[in-house]
Amino acid sequence: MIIVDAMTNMHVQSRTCPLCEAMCGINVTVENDRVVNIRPNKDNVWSRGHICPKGTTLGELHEDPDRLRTPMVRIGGEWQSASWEGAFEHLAELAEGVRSRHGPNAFAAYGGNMGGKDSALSRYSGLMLGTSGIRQIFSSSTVDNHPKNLAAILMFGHEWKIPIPDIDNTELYLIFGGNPAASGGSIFAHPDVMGRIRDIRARGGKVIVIDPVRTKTAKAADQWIGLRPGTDAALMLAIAHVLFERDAVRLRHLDGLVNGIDALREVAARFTPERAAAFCGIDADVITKLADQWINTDRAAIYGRIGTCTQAFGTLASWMVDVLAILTGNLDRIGGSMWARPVAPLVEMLATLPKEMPVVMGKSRVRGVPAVLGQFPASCMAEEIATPGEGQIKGLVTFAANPVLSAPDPAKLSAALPLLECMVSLDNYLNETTRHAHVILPSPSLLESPFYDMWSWVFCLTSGGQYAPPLFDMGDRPEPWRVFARVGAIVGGNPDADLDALDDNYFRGLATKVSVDPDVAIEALPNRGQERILDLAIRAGPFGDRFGAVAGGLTLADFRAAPNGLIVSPAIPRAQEGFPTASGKIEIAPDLILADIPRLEEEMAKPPVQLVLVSRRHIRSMNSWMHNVDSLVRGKDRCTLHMHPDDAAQRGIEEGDRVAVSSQSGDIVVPVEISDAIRAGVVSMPHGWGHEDPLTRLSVAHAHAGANTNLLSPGTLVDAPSGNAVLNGIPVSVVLAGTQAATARVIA
Ligand SMILES: Nc1nc2c(c(=O)[nH]1)N[C@H]1C(S)=C(S)[C@@H](COP(=O)(O)OP(=O)(O)OC[C@H]3O[C@@H](n4cnc5c(=O)[nH]c(N)nc54)[C@H](O)[C@@H]3O)O[C@H]1N2
Ligand SMILES: Nc1nc2c(c(=O)[nH]1)N[C@H]1C(S)=C(S)[C@@H](COP(=O)(O)OP(=O)(O)OC[C@H]3O[C@@H](n4cnc5c(=O)[nH]c(N)nc54)[C@H](O)[C@@H]3O)O[C@H]1N2
Ligand code: SF4
Ligand SMILES: [Mo]
Repeated sequence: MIIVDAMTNMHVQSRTCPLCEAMCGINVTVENDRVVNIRPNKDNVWSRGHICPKGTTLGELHEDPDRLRTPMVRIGGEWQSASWEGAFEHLAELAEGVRSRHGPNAFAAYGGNMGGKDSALSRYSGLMLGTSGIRQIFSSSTVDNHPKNLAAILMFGHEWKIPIPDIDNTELYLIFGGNPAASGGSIFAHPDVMGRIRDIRARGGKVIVIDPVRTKTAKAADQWIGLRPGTDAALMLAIAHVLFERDAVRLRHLDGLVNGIDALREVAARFTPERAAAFCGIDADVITKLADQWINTDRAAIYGRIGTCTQAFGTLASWMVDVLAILTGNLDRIGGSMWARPVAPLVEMLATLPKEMPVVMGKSRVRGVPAVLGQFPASCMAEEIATPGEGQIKGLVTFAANPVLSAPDPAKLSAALPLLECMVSLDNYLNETTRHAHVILPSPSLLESPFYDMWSWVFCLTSGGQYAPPLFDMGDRPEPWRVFARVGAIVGGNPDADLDALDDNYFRGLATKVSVDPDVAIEALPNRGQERILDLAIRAGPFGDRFGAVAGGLTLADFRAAPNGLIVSPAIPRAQEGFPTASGKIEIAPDLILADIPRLEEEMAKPPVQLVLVSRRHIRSMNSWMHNVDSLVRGKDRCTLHMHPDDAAQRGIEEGDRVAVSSQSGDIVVPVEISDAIRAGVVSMPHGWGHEDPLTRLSVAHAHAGANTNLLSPGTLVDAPSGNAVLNGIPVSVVLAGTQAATARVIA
């Protein structure tokens, strides 16, 4: 922290914006305990002054009068502010009721996206889940990245061993289903993706975007391939087909390290460019040209993101992204895709799946679907709460999640949540989900927390880090890790557990996981809490001091002394380290994935659906939870349906008309924006809106409510192997609102 002026009590702190994976360095100026302004930090060694409009709103979030600062307890329909002790006691009473009436297995947990960014939640979810004994686990992973995790564990042996595109050194950047112009990049941390896209082109390289929508990213690229939603796997299999046919497969240094090439060749043989093209809604020629371009380019970086995950063939598409990197000799290679070497490898300590646990396990009680990587599909939760019988969910812990807006079938979930006998939410807002809780326990604001983005650096090919202590004092509230740990203990039936002992024990377990003697670790780091886990990760990581064993190795102290961050190393090839698969090699054709090919082929045989819905992001939104920031929601309504002019004309729809959009699961009414930057037959909606519920406390968001697009996402639509929600390619119909057809559908 730099003190600028002691007389006016003004100071500036350098931090990392925690809101997305771009990890922009910011300077926060505070005067008399209020944020005066937030500016990009040009001296931040990582982001060098890059920022977006959300980054400057952390002060507004901190000062938001709707942000919860004390625990809240709901008695009947009335919310009351409570003391921490009072809230814990109330929770313990309700939890004990559930345990005594329904047994210890009646509890479930749902973790959300900000759980990765909240310093305490991200590091202590293992402790909370362990002490609570919760087995039914749900999270935003199954409305996001589960297919990528499944492909990664089956191919490379670890669910987070996900290849990242090296766009700083590539000649050809292929983006399937990602729009970094809006999202900032995802499962791929880079400070300025759009700037780098310009650089690739400036040095003579090419950028190709494969997306049903001609997004801002596509507009900045050399080529846009506007395929039909849900067809990426077929397109990529056809590219593999061409590579095999041209005898152009080149494994380079991975030769001898890859199992299953023959099985893959057999599958790819069936996917001719002509056959795939008909399904993808593009010319066969586009596919062969793309394959040839890849063959003739030395270094190509392929990247697939949420458009390739939250679709009907998410696992197949995610798998093929990595398959093509391997077949073209671009995996584990500079300018291709590489594995990160995070300074503080959180995921190695917190791998969600214990080694001995099978990847696919058990069956959900109601729908009979397996837990994949320890998690049931998010869309199962409502039916598990609502359906009576042995094993019914009666108690729920949510943390940093808003599934009523973010998950499929929200009407079912909103109807089910009131049936719970004990629901506790760790969240900073009384929102569409937490309003159903009995107890809400707020986390500190993002500026009251210490921050080192352990999560995003995991997806970054530059090894580095930045640490900032809390900017504001948390007052006399309990340390956030104690709150989370105590929730776990209460749910686990041990409300008076010794939290210090729990933490020491947990910390010892983490040390063991990263091959550090727990006695050595605990002696060196006696101060409990989230910082010591960070310090352990840094010390045990690839650049760490290993508690004195590596001279000059890093510790947290090095980051405390470097407010502009530290860059330690670029990425290096890692295949020679081996793979934690059973064979020790890359499995390019896992049985579980190949078993899904017939489902794809069945779909290819069907006639295409007339109109399908996809999702889109906007730079000024963050999923569902930043619409309470006035400066971000002011201006033009963003919760609109985008539609191609031909589709609009066919339906007599004009710019600005209100339309009724219907799917198998529900209906919404929204204004339309007509644009040719979308494929005909495809419409798009943003998610995270629908803030009309009067029982929330989100005054700004409420005034800009919009509609919840996930009412249109049927919970039964999942990517079969992973259980991930299908949020793109949903069959819909669109008619002018208020017409007879619309009224009939909305009433039905
Ligand atoms: N401003 C902002 N930034 C965010 C977020 C946010 O809400 N707002 N959310 C954060 C989170 S949680 C995530 S996971 C990331 C996501 O980051 P991205 O993956 O970049 O997300 P989107 O911008 O939604 O881009 C997805 C693209 O996939 C396309 N698409 C849809 N269906 C298909 C398909 O079948 N095939 C192909 N090839 N493309 C398809 C869509 O048209 C869209 O352009 O963003 C993060 N960053
Ligand atoms: N149709 C459609 N639906 C989608 C998507 C899509 O593209 N299309 N994208 C999906 C994706 S990728 C994701 S990741 C999910 C996100 O799904 P969720 O994680 O369920 O939703 P968020 O809106 O990110 O909710 C974050 C919650 O965390 C709270 N919060 C914010 N900061 C903190 C903090 O520091 N501590 C605590 N304890 N709480 C905090 C907020 O108040 C909010 O309740 O949405 C998914 N839903
Ligand atoms: S791009 Fe992401 S990290 Fe950077 S300021 Fe915006 S939200 Fe924050
Ligand atoms: Mo996400």
